[in-house]
Amino acid sequence: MSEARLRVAGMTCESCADSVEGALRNIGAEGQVDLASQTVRVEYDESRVDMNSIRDAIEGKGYRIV
Ligand code: 9UX
Repeated sequence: MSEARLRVAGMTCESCADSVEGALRNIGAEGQVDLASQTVRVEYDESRVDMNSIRDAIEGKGYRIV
């Protein structure tokens, strides 16, 4: 498993966090949002999920990776 921490702008409430975590789950990655630091810790199998799809999943929910 690989692990990445991304800074994501615009997540302000628990529903935002659930939305991002759900989008990551949908592509087979596991995300843990930390609202205080505006970051997402992502664990994923790099043979199945690539960083572009992780970015697309988060941005597809309307948040911006900074
Ligand atoms: Mo509630 Mo989070 O509208 O954007 S889901 S602040």
